[in-house]
Amino acid sequence: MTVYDFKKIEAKWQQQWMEKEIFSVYDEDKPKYYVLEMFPYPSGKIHMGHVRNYAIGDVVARYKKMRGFNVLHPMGWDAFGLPAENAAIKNKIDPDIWTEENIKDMKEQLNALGLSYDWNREVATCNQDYYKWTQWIFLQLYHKGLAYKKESRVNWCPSCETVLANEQVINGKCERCDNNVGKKMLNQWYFKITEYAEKLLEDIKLLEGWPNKVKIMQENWIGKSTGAEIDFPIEDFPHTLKVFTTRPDTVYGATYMVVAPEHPYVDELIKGTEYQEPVNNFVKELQHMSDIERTSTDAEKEGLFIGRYCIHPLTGKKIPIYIANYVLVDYGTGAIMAVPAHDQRDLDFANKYNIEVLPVIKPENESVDFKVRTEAYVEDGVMINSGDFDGLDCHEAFNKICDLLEKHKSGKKTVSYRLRDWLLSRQRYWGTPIPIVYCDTCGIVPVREENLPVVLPLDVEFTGAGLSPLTTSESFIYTDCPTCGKKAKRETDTMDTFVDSSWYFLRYTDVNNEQLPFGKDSVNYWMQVDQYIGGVEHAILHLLYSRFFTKVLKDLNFLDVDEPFQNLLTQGMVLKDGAKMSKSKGNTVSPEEIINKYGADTARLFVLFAAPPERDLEWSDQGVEGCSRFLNRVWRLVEETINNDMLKEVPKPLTKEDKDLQYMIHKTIKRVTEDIEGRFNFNTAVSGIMELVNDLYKYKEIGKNNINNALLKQGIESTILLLAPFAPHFTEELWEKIGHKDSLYSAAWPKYDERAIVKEEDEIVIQINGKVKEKIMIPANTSKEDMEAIAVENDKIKQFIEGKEIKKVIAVPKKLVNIVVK
Ligand code: ANZ
Ligand code: ZN
Repeated sequence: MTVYDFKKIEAKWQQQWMEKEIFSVYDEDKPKYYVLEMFPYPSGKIHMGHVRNYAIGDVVARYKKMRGFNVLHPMGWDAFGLPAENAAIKNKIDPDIWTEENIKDMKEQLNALGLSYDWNREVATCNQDYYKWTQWIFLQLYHKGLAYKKESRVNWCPSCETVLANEQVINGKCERCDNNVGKKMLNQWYFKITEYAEKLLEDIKLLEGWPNKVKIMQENWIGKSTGAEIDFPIEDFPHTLKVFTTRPDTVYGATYMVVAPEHPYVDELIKGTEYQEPVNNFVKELQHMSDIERTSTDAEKEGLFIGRYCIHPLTGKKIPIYIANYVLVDYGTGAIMAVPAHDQRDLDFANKYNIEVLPVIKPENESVDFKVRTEAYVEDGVMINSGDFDGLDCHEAFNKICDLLEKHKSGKKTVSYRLRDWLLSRQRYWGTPIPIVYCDTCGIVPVREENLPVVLPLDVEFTGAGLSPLTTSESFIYTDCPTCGKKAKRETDTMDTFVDSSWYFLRYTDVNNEQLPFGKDSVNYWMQVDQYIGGVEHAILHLLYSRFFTKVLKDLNFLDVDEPFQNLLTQGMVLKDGAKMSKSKGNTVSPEEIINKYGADTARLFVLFAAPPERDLEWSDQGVEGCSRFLNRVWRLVEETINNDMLKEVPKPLTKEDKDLQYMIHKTIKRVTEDIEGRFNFNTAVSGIMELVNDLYKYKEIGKNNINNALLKQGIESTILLLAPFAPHFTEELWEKIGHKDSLYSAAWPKYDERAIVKEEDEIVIQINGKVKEKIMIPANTSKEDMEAIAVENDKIKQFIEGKEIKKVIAVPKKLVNIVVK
């Protein structure tokens, strides 16, 4: 008897898989299956969250391979980003060297887990042969008018000294460093994702294989609202004030107007008045507030009257104009009609500044004197105080008021989205350079495709000042204008790393292509990703941006799919003592330690067995011990059982005990197969295998002197095959032990026989007047009465006895039913 020496076994099989490139096989005759886990940032160390994510993906990949699919299962590195740059500032290491070393270390750690990646398709977004194509894609968007530059108020993190996308500001703080985020005017690059807002929203319905919660988050992020734009003339002013409202039905209740303090009219409206100074001071104070703080319903409402008035387009009444913190310049039109009776923020503001509150919608059962005091009435209802519209249902009024406004040319129905354009420029070094040149004569000029990549220079200084380190590289900055040839300067901002990760899944399909980011045949063969697996923290940004890129590239005719990811699984967190495992909480368990102590197969089995993939998983040392004991138990079972006799034995008739075991084998195959397919219930799949192992032990115990070796062998082989996706090294070793020469992964997934699963059935014959007419299966132990009834009701028998008189029915349990007719 040998012991289960996981160290030796895992090293042995990792070596063999690598040498035989077993995970790079490509067989176009088989149906394709593309399984992908979100690629990691190469921090240098994998954590338990990675182990879980990749173990889940690996089960799917190995299972599909055994099911006869041509599987693509690649891995790579989201390798640009701030940590490398911070390491450069702190430790004086070049970001590229730091990153390369981390990739090397992490790759070793991934390989130690026995993951079935095709490393021939590895990508790292910081490599020139990758970012060349990121730049190329940028140029395609630029030529389509989908990449543009504009001066705007952007989120600025003073500690990271870079701009942040709205998505990267969490509760007013920087996603990366947790410092307060401010605002700054800067000239920045954007992708026009808003042009795809409707399509991105519309196509959510195609995402049947996505979790609902993720779809809802995307829907809310896009945030479509239908409403109206209404023009309010401004007294003694050449322009009208355009507002966006989702509630045109409340227009008669507008008792004041608010323009965002940064609105372009403000300066002109207050020029030379006593309001100028207080307004300027107010704007300054606001700079430190994030948009989210400003618009939150809890935030204290602050504002100022600016001494000017609008004229209500339907009533002709004068309404005062205010500026206020809660109205944002870059949403809607940057101005609102305030309806305090029906909007809580407006009501809080109106109460604070003593402005009239005029209800224009009342609940069904209230009188027309309905009043609103501290709580806005936001429900539907019946129109009041609204001229000719009084008495109408507010939905009907919505449309009629829009029609009237349109007739007066003072408004129209519109749609508005919360989604903003994607701010992609970053004042950082370690990112993809934006392939743009500024020429005094020609203006903004894109770099020519044949001159890509624009390579990151090495002669930079990491000063930590507010400008991109690229501004310190003379060799980088100065170049010739691609159009006129005169001296010109390069763009020194780099791209948001989300740009890199918005198309990496396409590069995997054709990783060595030197002419294009990917060839059409390859991309169309492999796409969509059949199964994407990753953290729910990417439910909005990464997934939305990837969907956007896919749609743009489709419209540019580079690929044929509308959506990149057919099925999405968002795995739960790994917890310890009830809290998320994280460095900052100091409650981490290092994967390396666990692999050293128990082996990768045990580590994998534990994270797969301890919880369903989508749920959070609580770390448990006993749980790991338990998985280790289980593998040892399987090991002993195989070791104790296999001998030459067993391998030679031919099938023979089954006893009652044999039949029970056969039933368990087939039932387990069915159960594990169904658990893996569809809902990925890996935990119950593993417990099914554990039960089968128990039954195999029991069978050996009971059957001692009369073991059916062929059946036992079938049981053991099935166990090994079923366990293969979960504990790959372990099962390869056992597979070899029981006499197989080829890798387990060229073996087929075991099949079950439906008939073997119908437990305890008897085959009986049905006779008519002593002649056999039919053979059927019935549950064992069926009573005589039931047997008789089954026989008489049988469709075939019915035909024979139709119109005849049944004289007598005789049942012999487990054998036959004879029907005597005349
Ligand atoms: C009048 C009104 C009456 C409104 C009412 C709401 C309720 P969503 O659904 O998020 O699109 N709004 C418009 N532009 C704004 C801006 N730049 N900053 C802050 N608030 C703004 O919200 C649209 C509503 O938010 C608009 O409809 C407007 O207030 C406000 F009973 O207009 B409403
Ligand atoms: Zn030029």
